[in-house]
Amino acid sequence: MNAPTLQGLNIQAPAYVKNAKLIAWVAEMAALCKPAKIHWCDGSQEEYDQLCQQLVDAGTFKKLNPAKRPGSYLACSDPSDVARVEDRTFICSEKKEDAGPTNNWMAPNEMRATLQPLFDGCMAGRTMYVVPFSMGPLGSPIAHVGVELSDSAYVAANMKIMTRMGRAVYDVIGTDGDFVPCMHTVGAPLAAGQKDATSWPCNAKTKYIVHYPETREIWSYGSGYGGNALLGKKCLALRIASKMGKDQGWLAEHMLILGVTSPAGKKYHVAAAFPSACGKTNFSMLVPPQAFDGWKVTTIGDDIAWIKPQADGSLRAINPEAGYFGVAPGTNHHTNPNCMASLDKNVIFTNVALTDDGDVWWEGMEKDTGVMPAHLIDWQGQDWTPQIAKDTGAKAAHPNARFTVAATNNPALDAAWDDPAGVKIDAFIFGGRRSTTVPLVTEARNWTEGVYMAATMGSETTAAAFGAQGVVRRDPFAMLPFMGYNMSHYFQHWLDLGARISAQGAQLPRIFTTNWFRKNAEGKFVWPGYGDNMRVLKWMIDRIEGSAQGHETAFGIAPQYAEINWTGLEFTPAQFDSVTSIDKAAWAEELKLHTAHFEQLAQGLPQELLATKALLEKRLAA
Ligand code: SAT
Ligand code: MN
Repeated sequence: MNAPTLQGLNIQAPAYVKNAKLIAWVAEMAALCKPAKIHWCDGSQEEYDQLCQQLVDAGTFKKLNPAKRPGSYLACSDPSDVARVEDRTFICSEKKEDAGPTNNWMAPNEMRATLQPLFDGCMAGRTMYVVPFSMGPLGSPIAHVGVELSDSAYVAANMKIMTRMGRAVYDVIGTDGDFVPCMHTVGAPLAAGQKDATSWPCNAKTKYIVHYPETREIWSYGSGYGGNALLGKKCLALRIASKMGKDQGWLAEHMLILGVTSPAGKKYHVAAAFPSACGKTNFSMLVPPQAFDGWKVTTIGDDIAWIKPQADGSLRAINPEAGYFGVAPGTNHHTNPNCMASLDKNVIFTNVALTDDGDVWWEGMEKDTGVMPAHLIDWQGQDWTPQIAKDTGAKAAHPNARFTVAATNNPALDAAWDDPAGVKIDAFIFGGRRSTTVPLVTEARNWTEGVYMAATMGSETTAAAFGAQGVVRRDPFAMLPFMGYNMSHYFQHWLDLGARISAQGAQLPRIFTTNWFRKNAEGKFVWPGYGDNMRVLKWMIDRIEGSAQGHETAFGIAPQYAEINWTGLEFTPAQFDSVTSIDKAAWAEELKLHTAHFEQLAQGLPQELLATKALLEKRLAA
């Protein structure tokens, strides 16, 4: 029998691919994108090794010195393609109001008409990789399957680490199982005989990251980087999944999940939302200070949580991912020793610097060694020396440089990280990056106040976000760039879920806010952060256990100085006051910003949040 072909292209699926919709979709997309070849990924180690070798041959990967960093590679991207592109990200619901005022919107028909000519022939001269992946443990009732078609071998290799990718996924979807179709192209077709002029093909002019939440489809054009291209992560596991959760009664959240076990062996699970590049990976791998001998923190996830209410009213969470795509700069043995250990081998680094002995380096590593390296090749391939850095301000690594590494590399990995049933959540934390105003930690008096705190969260922007650095932007639930529908409807979804669980008579998880980032008059961080965040985490557990009383503030219940274990840390009551005090003048300004924020979100905004704001205003005025 002859294999089915399409203008000379072999579109025959392997025998183990039996899903009719998948086979038809791949044929249809091949006809549109016109790749030179189709590769059906099986997720094997041999396949991964071949992809990496191919990327080395193309100059995209540099193989690192195996004596220093076995099984590891460095990729350096095009300077125009270094982060998510929020201004090019679209939520294309039928109605504009369903995307809401925080999302870019275009009508689906109009967007389809825009993308059609761009995708027509977009993979010419390239291989189309068929990348089947499961977000969440294979076959878990909380998991969902996606299939990404991409013309980037870098994407296929990264997806192998970041997701459960490969042949077993074809078995999960069987002959007629469902999957989220994810189209991706770097948007750089090659004419006959043309070779890539760069080692990071992308489209410097045109980028689209498009979601159709109602039909559950993703179309990404022009970028090869991170969340723009690894479509299981922000696109599927947050934007599309948030809409699935709204429709089906569960939550897809931008949250790490950690386990914390007491010396007596009692275990709690905490899910925490922080904006991109605010230390989620660090917090999820926290090493408690010596004073907490016998306490253990273990990682379930570092970026995304899928949380489903159970029949008994508990909330159980899984990490849909299988790896970490974390920020390298700032990571060292002080800020995150478990992460540094995770990066010993089998890592893909993107946009860090190369050392003269074939290893990697990024800003922050000098804290471990005590010295700056004498010479490096920076992420743009230029010579770098401490003198050049001093003269020009050139960074060796891009501030949004990343590592891609399997969760199984993490020495603090939780034993239940891959459990299809997930873990039961005891508390939520919402944390922003604020140099003023927001206190170190408070607990919401009730679910609605917690939703208010999350809905009004703000953060000073970082390199992962588009736009200027250091500007406060409201980032509700740390979901601003990742919401697949109307933000106010999402607030309502959280309130409804809480009301439903309460009506069942079940206990809701506690809700806390944190801010590790308050600065003093000299502009220096006051709170030491990192491992010392355990002191705050322990106070939260004491609140859950009923052993810490705290005290009422305008903005929730705060710890008393004496309720925090200070052993091994010099931290005076005055310092404590400077990170926990509620400055009424600053809060008056803050509330004006909440007003403006709520005005922007007025359409569909739950009345309870306005009522909660009125209570806060009253307490501040008292
Ligand atoms: O590039 S990603 O979107 O995966 C990471 C981030 O910006 O949070
Ligand atoms: Mn993130």
